[in-house]
Amino acid sequence: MAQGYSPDDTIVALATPQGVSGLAVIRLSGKDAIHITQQVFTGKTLVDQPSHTIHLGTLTEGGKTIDEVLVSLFKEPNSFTKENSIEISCHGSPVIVRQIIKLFLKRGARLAEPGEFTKRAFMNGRFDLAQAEAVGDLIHAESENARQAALNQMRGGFSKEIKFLRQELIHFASLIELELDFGEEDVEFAKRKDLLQLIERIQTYLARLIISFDQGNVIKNGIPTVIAGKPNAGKSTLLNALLNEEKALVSEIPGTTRDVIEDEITLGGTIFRFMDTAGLRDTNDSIEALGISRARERMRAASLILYVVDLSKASLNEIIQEDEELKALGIPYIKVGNKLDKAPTQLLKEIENQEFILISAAHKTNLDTLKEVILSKFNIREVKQGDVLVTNLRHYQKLTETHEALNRVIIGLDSEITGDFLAMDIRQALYFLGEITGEITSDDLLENIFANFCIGK
Ligand SMILES: Nc1nc2c(ncn2[C@@H]2O[C@H](COP(=O)(O)OP(=O)(O)O)[C@@H](O)[C@H]2O)c(=O)[nH]1
Ligand SMILES: [Mg+2]
Repeated sequence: MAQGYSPDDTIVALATPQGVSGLAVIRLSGKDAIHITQQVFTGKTLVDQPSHTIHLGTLTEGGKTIDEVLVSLFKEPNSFTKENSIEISCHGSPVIVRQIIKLFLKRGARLAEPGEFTKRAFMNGRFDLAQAEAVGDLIHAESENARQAALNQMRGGFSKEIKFLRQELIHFASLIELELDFGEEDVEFAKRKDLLQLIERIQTYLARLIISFDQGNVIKNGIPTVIAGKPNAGKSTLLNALLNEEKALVSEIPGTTRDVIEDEITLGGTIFRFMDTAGLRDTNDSIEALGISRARERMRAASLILYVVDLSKASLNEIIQEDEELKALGIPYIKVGNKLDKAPTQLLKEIENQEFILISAAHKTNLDTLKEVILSKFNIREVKQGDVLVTNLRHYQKLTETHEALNRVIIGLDSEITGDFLAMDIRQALYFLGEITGEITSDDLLENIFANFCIGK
């Protein structure tokens, strides 16, 4: 059993955000959740009530009423954690919340750790580890696609299939190990042909999942998009126009933006993380130079660069030279011709074949076209109910490790290595697979995963 989990503890936490709100929900889970609540609840006798019922009453301490509340009752094992659970809807005042939580602490509950409710649900077999992680992803989903992908995973995703394939593989591993027990005798319980077939089936499935991470990662973390260009090109103005707020300082003084300013917008269900950077030029100002080196760093790490050119000032030569430099980076880029309102007709003619998206950031001209072009650079499908997609870096890593281990098994089978070596590689693959769904866990792993959850989840 993992550290920090004592099933006899009853835990309590505020499940809604801190601060003033219409209502707040306080959550208790554990053996004594109902009993502890009853001690301060004047209303019905909760243990006598059926699970999944709601009861109006007051919470009192020494004859003093703290609040009028609704108590939702969940009896084990029919709750999120599979333990006795109570959810209290009270008025959303921090004072009330604090007093109520104190009441419970006094009567033997303890404060929940981050993610502890979900951790308990996992420990009690409510779902596997990959699904538990999806609960966290669901809460933090910032776009429609991210929400759907997390929900799909929470409802099973690849968990069932992985468990099933793992069982089949375990079967072969034990057959091979049985052969080893027979030592010198030349027995073959595990038909090599059948084993190869199974592994090839698993590899096909894993490969599909591994590839899906390209899209899954984008869905979860967004597409890092850097706005770059010379000082005064209108980069900050463009960021503000895209965000529809005055996030970055705009000024006619070149070199104003020094640090990287970042914010997200959702285009077509996908998050784009736009980064406004310092204008690229030679400078003697050390702080500006630092900003420029950061800008270059971000450009190299970006998935897309919006290169902004000031059409009121630029020359064809300059533009051609900058295009060469951009090409050399090897990152998808869009050339944005800004200040269209002040662009000389001559230049506009000259750059006709240069694939510019012509805009005016200040006047918000043609921004919709720009957004469409940005989206068209990525082939992002809408995530549908039931789509299986790897969005979690940990899962991606474990899937890749499994795939590699199974490749070694295939090579081993091909070169007819002995059963003991074969068994070793299979066991390794089983280990990695088990780590995905949590059949194999360690305290460190669990702590790492659940520490990123909110308290109260
Ligand atoms: N005429 C015109 N001026 C613009 C446009 N976009 C930005 N500017 C001006 O150009 C100057 C520099 O803009 P800024 O966004 O700070 O440029 P940055 O250095 O690239 O971030 C400011 O005075 C802006 O008002 C535009 O579309 N048309
Ligand atoms: Mg700027």
